[in-house]
Amino acid sequence: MSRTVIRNGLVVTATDEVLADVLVDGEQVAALATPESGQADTWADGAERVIDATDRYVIPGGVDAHTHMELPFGGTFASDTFETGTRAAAWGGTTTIIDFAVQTVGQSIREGLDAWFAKAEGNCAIDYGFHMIVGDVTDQSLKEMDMLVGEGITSFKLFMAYPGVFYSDDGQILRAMQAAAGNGGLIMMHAENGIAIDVLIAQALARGQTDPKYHGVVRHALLEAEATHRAIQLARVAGAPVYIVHLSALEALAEVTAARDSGFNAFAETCPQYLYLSTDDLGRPGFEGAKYVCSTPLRPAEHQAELWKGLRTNDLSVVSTDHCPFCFKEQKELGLGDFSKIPNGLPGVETRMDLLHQAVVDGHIGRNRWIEIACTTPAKMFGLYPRKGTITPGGDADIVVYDPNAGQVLSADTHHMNVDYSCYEGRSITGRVATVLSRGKVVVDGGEYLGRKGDGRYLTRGTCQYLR
Ligand code: DUC
Ligand code: ZN
Ligand code: ZN
Repeated sequence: MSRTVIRNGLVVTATDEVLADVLVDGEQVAALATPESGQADTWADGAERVIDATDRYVIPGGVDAHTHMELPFGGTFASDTFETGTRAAAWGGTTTIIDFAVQTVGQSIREGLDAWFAKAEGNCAIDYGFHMIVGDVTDQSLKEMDMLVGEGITSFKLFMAYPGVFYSDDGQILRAMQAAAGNGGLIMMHAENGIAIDVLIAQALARGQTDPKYHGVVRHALLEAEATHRAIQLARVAGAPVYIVHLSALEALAEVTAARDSGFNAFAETCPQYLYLSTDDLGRPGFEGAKYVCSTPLRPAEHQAELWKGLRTNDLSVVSTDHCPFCFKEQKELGLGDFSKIPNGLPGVETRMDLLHQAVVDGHIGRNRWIEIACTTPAKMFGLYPRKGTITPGGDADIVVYDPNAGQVLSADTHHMNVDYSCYEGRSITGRVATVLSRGKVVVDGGEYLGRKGDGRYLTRGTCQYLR
């Protein structure tokens, strides 16, 4: 098996920062040693590759626990395939994604899951796992959930939004949570009151309010908070933990914080778009705001300080992307003249690690916390640790050599996601990926992509490691 030595970097994990050399043997990390020990000279003998990481960070590959490659939505499909989206992830220093397989109404969970396996198999640049969207909670799907946990698909997304599509009512949610309480699965909740939102959508359109900015108005922060509260109470009744996805409103965060303060296992993630973008972007002139339509929606900029605080206090414990890109031309344009027809979702899988490093530069979080929220906690939350999410002997050699001083300007001209715009067009940030190893193989180096589709393997996951 080939050996790689990474020398003289600052190895940053969720807990430590240490100048160290790293030995990669085959697909795993074999050892770490201090530079003074001289170990690396021995390792370098006969190694296939020696990477000089002087003045660079050596960090675990990112774990993005929330992506939607090729998701069917609003009459179209998310524009990144598993091939293009996972390659873009690798460019941005993410080496694991957990995507959402979809069960639609009338379909079995198995049929939905098989379709996602078929989309991903042989196409991914990095390792991937699946959560299961349960779009039809029935006696049969509850039994299938038990089986899936046994097979390594240990988390299930339910929607309180999108009536008639993905929506589950409170009875269905309670039953799924009861099933999770029994089988060890983790329920992930899209917490927005979709029934009330649909009323507000119809009223807004009847008033002629058709611009993208009304997407943010009708998806009211209090309807996110209400659904978050309800999800938590239903989980309490069921005796199951709950994980709130893509939390954007400070009022929803307050619900999570209150539940956690009372000792309940409520977890929540937010996404870079809620930390860096706002309703000002949704309100951009003309149809430009459509580029920023996602659900939960962007909020007024005042919410951002609360989200950063939540990340520091661990009331928000993960930052994932909800990567779900739609091109501006022809896809977002489906909603010209009717904001409710704009496909919901933003690109982000490539920029998450950099934007969170920028948060370190800006003083919102420290370096260890950067790694914790972007790599380690998502790996532990979804049963992949310590194989993923850290740098430790025996763990997979998913490693990023990161240059904290390099500047870059984010742009659709230079990104690798298959989408014709960037939410951060022209934004200057500090820090960029230099080299990426995925299970020991160098897949990105010196501005070149060296991997190939099919490098990525499917990951069987354990249950949530905060509950064992
Ligand atoms: N939210 C989005 O923005 N896109 C896809 C699904 C979702 O819940
Ligand atoms: Zn969602
Ligand atoms: Zn999502």
